[in-house]
Amino acid sequence: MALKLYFHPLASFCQKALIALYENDTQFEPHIVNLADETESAELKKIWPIGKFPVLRDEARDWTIPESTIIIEYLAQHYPGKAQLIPADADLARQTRFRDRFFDLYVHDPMQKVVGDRLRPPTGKDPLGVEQAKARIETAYGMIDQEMATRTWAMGDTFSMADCAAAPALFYANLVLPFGDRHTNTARYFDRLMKRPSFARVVEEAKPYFHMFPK
Ligand SMILES: N[C@@H](CCC(=O)N[C@@H](CS)C(=O)NCC(=O)O)C(=O)O
Repeated sequence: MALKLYFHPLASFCQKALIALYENDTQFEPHIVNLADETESAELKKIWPIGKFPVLRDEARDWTIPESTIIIEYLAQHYPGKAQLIPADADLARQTRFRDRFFDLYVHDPMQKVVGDRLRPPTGKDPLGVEQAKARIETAYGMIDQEMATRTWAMGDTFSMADCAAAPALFYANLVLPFGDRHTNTARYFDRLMKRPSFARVVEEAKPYFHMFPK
């Protein structure tokens, strides 16, 4: 098989890439990496020294593609399918990329900060950093709530790369900072994302690993 994805089903950025693959039924060889295992982590670092995943390997073109957004861009370019996750129109494509960046930088990354702090030893905690991360997520929720008052998906009527970014980011962010009843449009958007077959499958496949999520 030409495509091989290095990933873990519980890892949120990996889920973002999986949604894109599932949206288009793109065939790939799944390669689950346990980062806690030194050999597996070293194997990943051989192809991407940063050591983060997802990483896509395309044997047919001899390309190694790290970074969830770039993986989705690559799939859209070389393995297009029925779901056009990046619009052909240049202005719409730019707006899609902006929303993808928004979810990654202002929901996903701060969510990782909060979760990552739970894994730190008691002497290495960063309460101020966690507080700032939660404040950033709260601001982002408010902005998402305004936008989603009139939209089905992040870009409007069509599911896009921005929704691939939003789904896992909101899934885990809601666990560390629940939408509550302050952000009802965000909560309704999240319900739609949960029902989207590609993301429902991702969540189903992550369930066996949920016990590993730090409470
Ligand atoms: N910007 C990267 C972020 C990837 C990322 O943070 N992946 C996490 C899993 S969700 C990871 O590899 N964490 C392990 C580590 O930081 O060492 C992307 O979009 O793919």
